[in-house]
This record gives sequence, C-alpha cells and structure tokens, in this order.
Amino acid sequence: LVTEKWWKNSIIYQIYPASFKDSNGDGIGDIPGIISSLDYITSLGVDVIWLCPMYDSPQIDMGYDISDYQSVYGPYGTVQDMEDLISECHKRGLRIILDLVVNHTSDQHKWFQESRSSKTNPKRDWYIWKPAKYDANGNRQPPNNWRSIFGGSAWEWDEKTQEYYLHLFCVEQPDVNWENAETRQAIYDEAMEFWLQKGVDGFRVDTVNMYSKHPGYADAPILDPKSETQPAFSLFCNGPRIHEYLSEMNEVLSKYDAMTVGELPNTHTLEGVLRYVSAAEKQLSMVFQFDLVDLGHGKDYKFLTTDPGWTLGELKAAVKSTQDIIRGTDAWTTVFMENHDQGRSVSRFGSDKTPEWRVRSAKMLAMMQSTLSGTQYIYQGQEIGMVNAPREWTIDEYKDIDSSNYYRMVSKVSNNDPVALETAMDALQRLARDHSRLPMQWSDEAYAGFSPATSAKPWMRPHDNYPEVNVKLQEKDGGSVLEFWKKMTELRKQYADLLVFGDFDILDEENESVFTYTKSSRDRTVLVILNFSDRSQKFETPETLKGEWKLLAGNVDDIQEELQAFEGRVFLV
Ligand code: TEU
Ligand code: CA
Repeated sequence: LVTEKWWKNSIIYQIYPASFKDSNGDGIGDIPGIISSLDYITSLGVDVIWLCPMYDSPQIDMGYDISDYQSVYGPYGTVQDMEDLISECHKRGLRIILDLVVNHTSDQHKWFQESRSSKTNPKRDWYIWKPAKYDANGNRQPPNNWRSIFGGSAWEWDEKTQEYYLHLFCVEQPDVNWENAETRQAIYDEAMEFWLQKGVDGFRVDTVNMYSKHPGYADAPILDPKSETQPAFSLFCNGPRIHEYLSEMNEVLSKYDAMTVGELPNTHTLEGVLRYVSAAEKQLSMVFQFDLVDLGHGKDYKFLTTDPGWTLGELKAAVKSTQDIIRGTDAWTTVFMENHDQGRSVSRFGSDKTPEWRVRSAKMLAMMQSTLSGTQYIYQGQEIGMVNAPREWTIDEYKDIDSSNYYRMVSKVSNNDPVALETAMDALQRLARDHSRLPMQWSDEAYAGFSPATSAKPWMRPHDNYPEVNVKLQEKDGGSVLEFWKKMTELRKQYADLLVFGDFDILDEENESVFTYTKSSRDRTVLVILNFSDRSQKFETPETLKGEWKLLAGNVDDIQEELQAFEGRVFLV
C-alpha cells in the first residue's frame, strides 16, 4: 500500500462554492467561507477537496461557462483568496483539486468574442463553425440534428457572420475546437499551468470524453420522431482523437504529479473505460462512470413523463461495472453517489419518508460507499444526510438552467396543461440538479447558518428541514449521520487493504431487497449486508463464510434476527 499513488487511498470532499458558506452576507457562498470551514472538513477524515468552478463567469451554467480561466468570479473572491485557500489546505495536510472545464467556454470569453467577430479573425477556428443547410423550400437548417444536453438544437445561428456554432450544452457555452493545436496550447497554459503553478494538486476534468467530435458531423439516428433534434451522444463522445488529446494533456499534468478524475458520461464498456484509466495508457488517474447515478433516468434524456424507477438488480450491476474496472487490471476507479448534478442519494436510493428512515438509510448508504474499492467522494451535505427539496416547492425555487429549460419545454409542448406541468414537477423533484445546490445546512440559525442572520436571502432557498438536519446538531449527537460518516471514514482507513483495495464479489445477485457482497484481500474478508427495502428481511448466513465474525459497523441499536428496514451490517470474517 505504501507504494501506491496518494490519490488511491484518499477521500475527496466536493465543494460547490455558491452553496457552501457565505462569509460576507451577500447570499452567495465564497472562498473565505470555505477557508473558515477547513477544520470542519478535516474533522471528517477527508484528504482532498475538489472545488467546483470558481472562475470568472456570467453564471449561465453556474460557472461551467468560464469567461476567464485566470480570474475568480467576483462574489466568490479573488485570485489572492484562492492562493490563501491553497496554502490553508496544504497547511492542514489537505490537498485541493479544481474543476477543469475545457470542452467549451462562455460566449463572453475573449477567445469567443474574437472568434465570432469575423470569418477571417485569427481565432475563428478556435470554435466549431459550420455553414447552414437549406431544405427543399429553401429554409435555413442547422448543420445536423444534434440535440443540446440542455434541450433544443446544439447549433446556434450567428447573424453577423452567417454561420452556426456548436454548443453541446447551453447557447452561451460554445464548444472549443480541439482540432486546433494553438487552441489546445492556450488551454494547457491558461486553464492548467496557471493553477498548477499556484500549487493545486490536480483537476476534476469536466466532460472528459467530448473534446473529439466524430468528423463529418453526421445526423444522429432518429430516436424521438416527434422532435426536430435527436440525442447524439455516440457522435460527440469518445471521438477518434480523444486519446491523443488526453495524452498531450497528461504531459502537462505529469510535470506536476497532478491527479485527475475525468467525468465520463455515456461510456459503458469495460474496454472503453480502460482506455481512459489504465495506468499504461497514461491518460487520467480515474473517472466518474455514470452507471449508478443514471438509475431512474431516461436513457437519452433524463427527465421522462413517467418515472422509470430502478431495481436493486440494476443498482448491483451498476456498482459491479465500476468495481470491475480494477479487477486484474492496472486501472483505478471511483466511488460516489452524489455530486452537483444529481438529486440527493438518500432521496433517490434510501428513503426520506420519515426522519427515522432518513437517518438509517443515510447510514446504510454510507456503509456501502465506505466499503467499495476506489477513491471515495463525498459531496457537501451528504455527510449530514441532506435530502431533495420538498415536492411542495414551486418552479420558482429551481434555479438551474437544465430545470428551467425542461419546464419551459413542457409548458410549450403541453400548452400549459396543468397535469403535464405537475408531472414535470414530479420529475424535477426526483432528478433536478438543484437539489444538491441548496445551501449547506450548518446550524438551526437563520438561513441554516449558511449566510449570517443579518444578510440578504441566500441565492437558493434553504431546505425546510434545516432545524433538524444540520452540522451543529449532529456534531453533538453520537447517533447522527455525521458521526456515523466519521466512523466509516476511519474504518475505511483502518481496513484499506480490504475496503479501498479489496476484490469485490456479489453474493446475492438475484435478491431484489438485500445487497450482500464481500471485499477480500489475500487472507481476510469483509462481508457487507445492506437492506435497501423499507421492510424487514431475512438475514442469511452465506454458506462459504462460516467462521468467526466481528461486527465492524451497523446502523441499528437493537440488532435482531431479521434485518430491519434499511439496516446495514459490516462484518470482518
Ligand atoms: O456535466 C456534464 C454532463 O454530461 C451531465 O452531468 C449533465 O450536467 C447532466 O446530464 C444534465 O442533466 C458537466 C458538469 O458537471 C455540469 O454541471 C455542467 O453543466 C456540464 O458539464 C457543462 O459544463
Ligand atoms: Ca458571500
């Protein structure tokens, strides 16, 4: 273990700057707020923080639309604040990684301003411009039928220069042309080296498989006959030059021994994933696969009119596909159930129906996460069991562009049909990205202790449950979700050979209520039993594991013969 890379046995805490801690009372989280919370973060047993984009940005997509890689968004602070944050982290033995968003920039970035100024501008080719197509009636059409990930066409017409530009995300996020070597160099210099030289320890790499589009820009197959645009993931993910680009990027990173975790949507085969994370390939340290967090989504579009639900069998298969990445390979993997793009895990995979189930299922999920192999990620608020916003909240409380585009689309298509709009709110209440962006619940004071009591209203409404679910209360309660997470992170470190590096095997693939698996090293085994149902279940002793068992962790006080609703047990065999 000693010879392993530092990032393998690390626990990484993800911070969403707008919603973490507001130090100056303008209702928006900020860097000084993060600095003031570093001792809290270290108390969790965390080794690294990952900071979501804090760069200057018009905030159309909450900072994933960057207008200047080398400056900081005013309300969050300054470059000096970032330098302080980096040194305050390092002082405490914490490492820090930033979000690297280089598939696209903001349309306000000076590169794009130049690019769109004329067809002959030297930076014209830094973005993806294409001429219009015309139909039989002479009507102007975009170059192809690709759908943007936030809905509508992925192409935007530019009146001034009479061409379309590509934006896989929102209109204000034009895609950079990675085919241009000069553009790539500018990205390495301005977005990467600038911060590596300031001491950051690596990057979470946004949309890491989208930089190389399939040449020809062919139309996507028609999956949605009622729509003019079609999901086109297969045509813009994992394109022919992607691994060449990542090798080049890796040369920059390796000068600093920086870690990377790539965001890898729409990639499901073992071979496909290994191209990114096998050590021999020299691309990325690890990736986030989407198998687990995509459960209960539509395949090509996440919001569906009917809830597709998910089964425990699907969840087991999703976990297995990420654990298998490291079985007999030189690759590495990740463990996560939440991030800033997802609903809260307790609401999705546990239960927030009663306070008792909320607490117990949050602990059950903590047991699962803490016993799977790979680098572990905790998203802010997950450690106190924060849950999705209540169903009663109206669309006005949802701030994300993905949510508002979706709601607007439904109201247009349905002509404001109240039933359709209520169904849309059901979908948003399950899956909207907003849920993870509610203010962090620090205490039972005004605004959940996120903003000072005297300040402006926070940019998002704090969850109504903050008087019961908050850090301050849980720090004083030995039975809280927070104290449980701390125990689990300690256990993970103590049994790292099994929990971080061990082999994963499912014992009950067929069981739709209980998830039983082992983690094993050469001479020891850990057995994990998790009841994902809200009913009691039979507790079965696996035949192969007779012998002496020691209970390492559990989430009920009175252990009985049967497993209670959402009960979990972790044994050392
Ligand atoms: O997300 C990319 C992505 O493909 C999805 O997670 C997407 O946000 C979701 O499916 C939409 O419903 C990354 C960032 O994590 C996300 O916050 C950004 O909006 C996006 O890239 C664009 O930079
Ligand atoms: Ca602030």
